[in-house]
Amino acid sequence: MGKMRTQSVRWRAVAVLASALLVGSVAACGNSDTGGGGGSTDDGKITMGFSQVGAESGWRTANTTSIKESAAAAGIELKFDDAQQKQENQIKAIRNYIQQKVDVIAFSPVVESGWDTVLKEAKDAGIPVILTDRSVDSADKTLYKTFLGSDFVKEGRLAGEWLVEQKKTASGPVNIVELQGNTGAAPANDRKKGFGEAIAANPNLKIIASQPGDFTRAGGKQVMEQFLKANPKIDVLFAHNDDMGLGALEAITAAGKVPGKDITIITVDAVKDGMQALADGKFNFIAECSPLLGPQLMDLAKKVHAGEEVPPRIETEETTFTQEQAKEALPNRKY
Ligand code: GYE
Repeated sequence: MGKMRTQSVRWRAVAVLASALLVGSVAACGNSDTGGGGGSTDDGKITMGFSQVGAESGWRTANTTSIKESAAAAGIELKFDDAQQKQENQIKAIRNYIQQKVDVIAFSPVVESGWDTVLKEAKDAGIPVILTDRSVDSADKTLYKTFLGSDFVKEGRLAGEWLVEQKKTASGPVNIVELQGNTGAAPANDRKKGFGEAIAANPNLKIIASQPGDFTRAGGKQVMEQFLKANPKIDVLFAHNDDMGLGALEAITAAGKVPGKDITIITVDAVKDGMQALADGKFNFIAECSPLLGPQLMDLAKKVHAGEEVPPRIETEETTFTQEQAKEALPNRKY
């Protein structure tokens, strides 16, 4: 803690110096999302460079909308880049933001590892970094100011605990297949872990196949087709997000099985299409993961820009939904 404070004071000093240098420099400021232009403009506006994972899911689309709308509402100039699920694109975008001398960099890391070098570059340039949605596995916690996002292990655990309760009277084996998120992503690693730990409570519950479906509908459909071909008896599907579950529905129906009845389906996210499938009885349970991180992110950006201390970890509040709860919640669901 003491070390972090010292570090933060040093960062603040660098940031003050950096903004002093920037004041008076006429920064050409593009209006386009990714456009060129300087960081701190002479209108005093905070500039944020944001590197998004991609547009792979309904969750991601809602997250991007939340970030764009919240930046506009907070008077923060946003430079936005979509990395199309590629780490190299994110590193390129972050380097661009460093060059453009933005005031704050925020990003959602597509995978957990391999960020130390670029994060060090941002730190050396005196630009604070905020992690949103997904975290990194860097040992050096001074490379970023805070991590705002969900507890993915908990989401997996809640999904697993629900299944344990449902199957507590099962006498024979319960065969589970798992659709993972993109390889190396924090939500894929953590949801797998939480779910696995929870179902260990009942030795009848067995994961018989587990493959990445990259968080997309197409990926979920394709991998579920393979699962169905290879395994005559599948009792449960655990998909790491709604979109893969929705893609899997097509494969299950095409195989002549009834989703939600022949195969129990558990997902994570609770975006509108997922909630609809749950209310319609095609899904059985969803652990919520909120994409509405924009307002908190902008608030944090203002604080770190002002040199204020922020907590190193800010967790999103979430719940779970059964079919009945989805029916109730659906009319008011915004995304
Ligand atoms: O669950 C999934 C998205 O990182 C929490 O990424 C996010 C996950 C979300 O593609 O739908």
